[in-house]
Amino acid sequence: MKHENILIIGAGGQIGAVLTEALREVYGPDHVVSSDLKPLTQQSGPTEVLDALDGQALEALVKKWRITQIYHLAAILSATGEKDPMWAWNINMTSLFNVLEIARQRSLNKVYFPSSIAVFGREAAHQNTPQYEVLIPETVYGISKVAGENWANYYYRRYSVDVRSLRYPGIIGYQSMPGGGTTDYAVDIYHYATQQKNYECFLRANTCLPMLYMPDAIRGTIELMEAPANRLSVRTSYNLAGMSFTPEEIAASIQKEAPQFKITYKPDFRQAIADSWPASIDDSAARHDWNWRPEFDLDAMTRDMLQHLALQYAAKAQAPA
Ligand code: NAD
Ligand code: AKB
Repeated sequence: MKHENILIIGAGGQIGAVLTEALREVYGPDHVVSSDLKPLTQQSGPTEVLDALDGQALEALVKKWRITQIYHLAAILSATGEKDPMWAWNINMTSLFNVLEIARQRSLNKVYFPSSIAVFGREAAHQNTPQYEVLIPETVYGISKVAGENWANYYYRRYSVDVRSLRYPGIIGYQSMPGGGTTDYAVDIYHYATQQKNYECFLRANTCLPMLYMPDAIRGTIELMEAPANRLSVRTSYNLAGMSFTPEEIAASIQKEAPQFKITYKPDFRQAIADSWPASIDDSAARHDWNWRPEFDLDAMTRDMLQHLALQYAAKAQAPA
């Protein structure tokens, strides 16, 4: 067992819920402290309530648990952020500064801060978007991620804080629900299909976006964090790719397993956000530096999602009211 004490901020979210359990497998349940704005139930290890905007509360937790690494997952995502841009900017940036500062002051071993494909805008190459590309995002979320990546790089170069980051595409998993992004449709659709309901998609049929299945995202995150520091050439954030598909392609993949499933389309404000993002991502830097390889393609993900969700909904149906 490795000797690190890890604090996860935003552990109740879509990725945090799954990453917490994965890190507890690696580091031991008592060495991974989950935290979020509200108490987290059904935890397999220590858990705390933490508002990441409160720097003093963060410092107290770091001291209390002798924290050596922070995974900072708390953020307001693309679609929710557009409803109140200043509020989203404040949460995304103030929480990151609090984390970077405590890491600098207390010489923490490592910090993880996820970025997103939302850093790209319409001026970037739409297909196979390179690692080093013009970054003119059109959402406050994307702007906060570009700024965050640059601050991560600054803290690494100026203060030797070992901050590591991935530009996640849309993450899809059965364990947890997404929290207000533009790629959320690709999780929702599987829940509708499992419940034998038709799905009305908020993006157009032919909107192609980069996506990644949760097991690949979690494995990639831990692989990046465990890679030797001298192998990492990117200290802003690594492009990370898994697959790319459109709503009509994911529907066709579901129909191979559930032929009765139907999708209709009613694009809303999230269409403009999706249109500003890449269709596919070049992740050759991650492949080269720390040997990143995704395992799931669309059909393999569909089979796995539908199998797990069928079990979950069957268990719910049998649970006492
Ligand atoms: P989420 O919205 O599901 O979860 C975020 C969590 O942060 C929530 O549980 C929320 O309660 C918590 N939070 C919000 N404000 C907080 C605060 N002030 N203090 C403490 N906790 C707070 O998000 P997610 O999908 O799990 O994403 C995690 C990270 O990964 C984010 O930084 C996000 O930008 C990034 N990311 C996610 C995706 C994706 O598809 N899920 C893609 C790209 C990047
Ligand atoms: C969102 O849609 O906002 C997120 C992301 C790709 O960053 N899923």
